[in-house]
Amino acid sequence: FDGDGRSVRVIGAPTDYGQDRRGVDMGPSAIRYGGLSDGLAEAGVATEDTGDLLVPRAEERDPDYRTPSEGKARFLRETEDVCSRLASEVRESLADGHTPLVLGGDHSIAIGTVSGAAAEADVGAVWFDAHGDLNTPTTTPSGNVHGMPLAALLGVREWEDVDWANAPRLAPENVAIVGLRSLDDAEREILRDSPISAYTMSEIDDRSLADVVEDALAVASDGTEGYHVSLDLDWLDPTIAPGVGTPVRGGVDYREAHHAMEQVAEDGGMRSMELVEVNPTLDQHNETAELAVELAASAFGKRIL
Ligand code: 6HN
Ligand code: MN
Ligand code: MN
Ligand code: MN
Repeated sequence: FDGDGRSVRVIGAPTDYGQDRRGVDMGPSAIRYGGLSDGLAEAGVATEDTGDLLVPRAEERDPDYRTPSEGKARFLRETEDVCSRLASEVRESLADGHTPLVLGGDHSIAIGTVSGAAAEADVGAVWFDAHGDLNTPTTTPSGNVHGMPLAALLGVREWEDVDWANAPRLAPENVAIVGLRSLDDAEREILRDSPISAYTMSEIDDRSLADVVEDALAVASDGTEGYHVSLDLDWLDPTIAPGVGTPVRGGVDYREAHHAMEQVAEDGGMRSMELVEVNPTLDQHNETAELAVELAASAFGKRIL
């Protein structure tokens, strides 16, 4: 397998606006130090790295933001600014024939990545995450935008009064969340009456991850021109990925995660990818960043034989 002649463009989005444990803004560096360019070379893809978007330091900004419905969304203005620049970069990469690989930063950057990926095509999304990321500024328990990107991209309720997030980028029928084990009540409610495909860890235990991922890829591909893969490192069990801000026990293990990414490579429908929530200040010897690299290499087609 030779990476299918793909050319990958790496874009760093070093934000930590979206949550309250500082340090996730160092994710792009940690992932590069973790061997990203070698990993992608082993996958057989050509790579160019455009460096990092400029992200103003959180200390210089006022986090308070209230939506018209009095919802809270910390650093929403800053997040909006980064995401709109990121969306342009992603859109341009695709137009130039490259597959964008975005390095976060916290998960709020998905709003930018997917907006760019969906700008000129109908796309689905596979969301590998312990969490649903389906809160809105009025349902959020934390005010943290990293818990809201999927709702923003789907145009869920209260996001409607935030202008920039108003246009839905994803159709719920083409969204699959894989690895769920932590949901807030409001997120559960959204999932209850939505056509989103939500696969919990419990279902993965029952059916195997391979089986669930096969369904998830079919959901994201159905009637679309391909899909975005959003990989939140807290998808994995914290014993193998300790460097994340919101770890939840009972996640996916090392071998099954690789196999899932190998299924993505084999399927061939991935149009864009992002690696988010790597926080080197919470990590041990950069192992979470290194794991992110290995998983990306598998998703882009690295094989043993
Ligand atoms: N992530 N549901 C919680 C919240 O604050 O909304 C946690 C979200 C975590 C989000 O890991 O990308
Ligand atoms: Mn080029
Ligand atoms: Mn998560
Ligand atoms: Mn997430």
